[in-house]
Amino acid sequence: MKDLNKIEQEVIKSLDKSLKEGDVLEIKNYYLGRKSGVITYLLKSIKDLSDGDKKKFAPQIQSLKEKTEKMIENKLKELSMSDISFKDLTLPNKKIRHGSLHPLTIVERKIVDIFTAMNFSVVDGPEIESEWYNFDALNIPEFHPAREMWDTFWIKKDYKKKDSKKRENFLMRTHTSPVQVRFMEKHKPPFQIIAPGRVFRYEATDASHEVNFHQIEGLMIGESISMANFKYIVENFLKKFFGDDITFRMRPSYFPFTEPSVEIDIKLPNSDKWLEVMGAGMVHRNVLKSAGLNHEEWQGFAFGLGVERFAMLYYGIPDIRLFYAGDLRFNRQF
Ligand code: YSA
Repeated sequence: MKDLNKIEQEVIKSLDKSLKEGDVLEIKNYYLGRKSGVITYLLKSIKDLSDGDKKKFAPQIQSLKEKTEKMIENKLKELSMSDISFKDLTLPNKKIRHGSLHPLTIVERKIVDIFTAMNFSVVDGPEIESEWYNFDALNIPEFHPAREMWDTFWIKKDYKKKDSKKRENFLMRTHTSPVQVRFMEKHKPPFQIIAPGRVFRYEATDASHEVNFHQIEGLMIGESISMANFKYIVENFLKKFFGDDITFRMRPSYFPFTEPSVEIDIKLPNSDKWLEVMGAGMVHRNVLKSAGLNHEEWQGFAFGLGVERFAMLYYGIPDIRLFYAGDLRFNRQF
């Protein structure tokens, strides 16, 4: 009986050490080989035992044989399923694919890097925003027709946010502009910031519109910051991003939170088409007031751009929906 246990331990040990199918087959032959296998020999000797020993040992030898067969079968299965390099250590390993950054991350980082090099700080704001910060504080009062410019996902009325001092209606922010107000409330000018982030709009999707996209807000406030400063900053930014050969123009526009307001169009080399890339203007005195700043002391500009639109122009991507399709054939190209 002691020997039977010893044999079983030996089988386990040698199978553990086996790295190749050939090793296992050798073990099989050594213990279960038809002519001279160790266990086969024991089985053959049963007939020579006394009746008493037969009764005692035959079932144990039979069980050792079955256990050994099972262990060998399992080991062979394990080796056939494991990496091929276990069978032959000289074979090359499986190719491991490296992940890559999403094009929107690449473009957002590129934009952020350009602004931080011009001494802008990066700040953040909440995606669930109060009606006050998203609209009222930005000079867009209730029932003002300008609210229609931002189709809104409203949050159920019973949603409560503890730290809010102002009105208690909440929504998914429709732009990054509320971050301007939040920052101005807490900081004394002069300052220059950018605020990248996700925004949401309740609108139909098409090749250039998503319900969920990214913007980067910019804000620069000081004693005498003017549109001339804006023009310098935006020109520098666009040329660093798209290259020196682009042309751009500032076109009069309307936003409730800036006066005057402009939109920026660019023309890429080899194209005669103007493309709108961002909105901007001098921060409206009502916005400065909402944030608690004295509009006679401080002034400055703000702007907002859509990251997806920049990425589409940069890489020549024809449809905004590709960014969110999760198709690896697309994502792996960047
Ligand atoms: C304007 C003046 C400021 O002083 C500061 C900010 C702004 C921008 C303003 N808050 C705003 O949201 N304007 S916008 O509605 O025209 O959107 C800005 C940019 O977001 C657009 O130029 C476009 O690039 C992008 N955008 C708008 N709707 C989109 C979209 N991108 C993808 N899908 C949509 N549905």
